[in-house]
Amino acid sequence: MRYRRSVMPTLPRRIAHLDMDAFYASVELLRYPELRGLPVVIGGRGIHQPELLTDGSRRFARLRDYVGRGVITTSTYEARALGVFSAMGVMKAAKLAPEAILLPVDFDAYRHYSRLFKAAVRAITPQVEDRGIDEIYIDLTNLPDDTPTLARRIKQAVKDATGLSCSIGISPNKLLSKICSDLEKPDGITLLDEGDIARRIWPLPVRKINGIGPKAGEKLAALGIATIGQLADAEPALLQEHFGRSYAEWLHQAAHGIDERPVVTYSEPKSISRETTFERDLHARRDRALLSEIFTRLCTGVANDLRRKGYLGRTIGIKLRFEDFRIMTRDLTLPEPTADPVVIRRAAGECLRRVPLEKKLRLLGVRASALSPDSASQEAVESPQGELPL
Ligand code: DCP
Ligand code: MG
Repeated sequence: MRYRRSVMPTLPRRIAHLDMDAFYASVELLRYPELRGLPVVIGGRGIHQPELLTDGSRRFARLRDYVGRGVITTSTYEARALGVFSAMGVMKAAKLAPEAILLPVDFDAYRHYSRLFKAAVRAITPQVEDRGIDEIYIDLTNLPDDTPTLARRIKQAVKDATGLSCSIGISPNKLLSKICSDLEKPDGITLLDEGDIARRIWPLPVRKINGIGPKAGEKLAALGIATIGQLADAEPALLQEHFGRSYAEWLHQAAHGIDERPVVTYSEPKSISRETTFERDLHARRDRALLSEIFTRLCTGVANDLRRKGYLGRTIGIKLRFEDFRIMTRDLTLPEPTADPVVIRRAAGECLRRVPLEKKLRLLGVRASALSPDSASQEAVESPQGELPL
């Protein structure tokens, strides 16, 4: 690496972060264009499916109709103006915006559009790092065109492929670009270089840095550090005392806009999991039959996901959230990796037996980790006769 750098003149890096605007909600607006301009919230269930009336129009559920404990996945900018955001309870949101439209979540549709927009960008350059359903990093360093031209071309390609808008931040590194893509949302292009850090980045709250979570944010606030600029000015010794050496060093570098991480175009999943929040809290004994059925369904889901993606898992774990919101996890490592639903169910059941179950449960999850590629499943994909009868 060092050798190559010394002989090849390195161009300054140009890293883009692209994030889709109000992603789930924008996908829904493609099929219900009559909702454009209205406050719309995504977080309903099947019963909130729009109803087609005899005159061809649709009747939509409203937030005020909602009863249950679901949370909002996202909302349109019109709903955000009313104070309704991701991760808020739907019933709480209903108090703020009772008239807002409520739509059920349709992950298959969002995954479909996710694949479409990523393919459109990959047709421009393969230097794309997948960061989740609605965001990617793109390394533009070696492309011939100037940065604004590339930004516009990428946005247009995404629009042509999906009908959706996105926001792009471009800077010398991932950390700054991730902050930038959010600065001029929706439909934004934000270009930033090192000289702009003091003016554009330092006034922002520390939580805008990806990697400073709620806990670190609170600790920093307690030290009187609210903005990224204040973090950049903080005494390294003070940070070390409160955060330990390595996180303190990272905080200092992040605040100065330093980040050398490369754009990684391929990565293996670390784990595959499924979880569900119950409609009402369930009791281990009184609701045993129902719990057992849900548990089996989660295990089968994880097994199917493993097979579909061509992995085996060696560590099987469970996650429980109790009525008091406390989370407990247990896992165990099998002698052999597996994608067999029966083996996963048995291992997960073993984990469950190691948990005291006096309190009622709110959520149950099953996870397979320590993944390895399943060579047998690769063969199955290549020869259709060998496919598993799922
Ligand atoms: N999402 C979710 N639960 C959350 C946050 C997000 O299910 N707590 C889902 C719904 C979002 C998608 O992930 O549409 C992308 O998340 P973003 O944070 O990028 O939010 P949006 O794309 O909805 O809005 P923005 O325009 O601010 O990016
Ligand atoms: Mg987004």
